[in-house]
Amino acid sequence: QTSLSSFDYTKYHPMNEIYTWIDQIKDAHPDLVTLNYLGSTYETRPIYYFKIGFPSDKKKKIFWMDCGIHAREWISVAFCQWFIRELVERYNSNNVINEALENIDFYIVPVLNIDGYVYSWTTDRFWRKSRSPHNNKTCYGVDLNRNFDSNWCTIGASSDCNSITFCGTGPASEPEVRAVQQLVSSVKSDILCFLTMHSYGQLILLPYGYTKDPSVNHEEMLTVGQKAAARLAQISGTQYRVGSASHILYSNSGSSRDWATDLGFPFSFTFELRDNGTYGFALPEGQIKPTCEETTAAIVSIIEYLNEK
Ligand code: ING
Ligand code: ZN
Repeated sequence: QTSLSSFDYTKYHPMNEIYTWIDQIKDAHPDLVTLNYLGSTYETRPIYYFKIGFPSDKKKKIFWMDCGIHAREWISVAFCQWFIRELVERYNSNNVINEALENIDFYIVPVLNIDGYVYSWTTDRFWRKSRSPHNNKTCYGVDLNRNFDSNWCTIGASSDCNSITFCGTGPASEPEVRAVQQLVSSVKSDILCFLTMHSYGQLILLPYGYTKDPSVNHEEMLTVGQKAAARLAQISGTQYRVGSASHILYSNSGSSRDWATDLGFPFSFTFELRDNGTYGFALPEGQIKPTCEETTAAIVSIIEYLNEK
């Protein structure tokens, strides 16, 4: 693409275009944005994250968001791009965002599972996992959301590489997961909220997945999540369900949300964006804009709550 102003946020983009877009965002907003290296994928592609916020002398809190941990969930990646634009271009017209940028640094990973994302464009649209080889290259890919060091591979995950929920060869065996664990652990005392974006199902999931026991501030998270879902529904009527992952769906171990919770984060949510199964992972491009608008409203309500706390 020639310039950032012509970038089309209502389309899905292959990884080479996203890399160009990442550079363009960094160049266009040096006052607000820094581009940082998170780590390398298995196939040695660089993973980046943005830090977004007004420079400040006081210590800032961190709001984490990652997208594209699962390759085929393209709407998640499109959402991160949309949300980053909201932060860098629309803050003047949104008081909540404007205020948040004073107190909070947003750490945003636009695409975490880059190898898988590339593969979902070139070879298999419905690929979910990463692309590391196993068993003498007879099977490929780890489910990165089963590979975190959180009750690793005890429930709702498979030790068989042919499975779509393959947990890997050990806790954080995958470079993409190690990169997140390393950065997030190094700043953990400053983190307010951890969000990880998936599709599909229209859900806001709270910890835990690995147990049916409630987390320490389950009630408060439920209230915040329900308010976010209510705000979301106001935009175009999309209905979300809110609750702990193990109660709403099924139990699973090794997720980033549970790992972040046990590291001590006060708030940790998984978003499952549109739709409810009509198109599933192949959400039509015509739904990118309404999905991103309603999801932005939900997340702004979470930010508003945290910033007033
Ligand atoms: N769902 C997530 C997954 O990793 C999840 C989150 C976990 C939902 C457990 C329900 C139960 O499977 C998707 N869509 O990836
Ligand atoms: Zn997912």
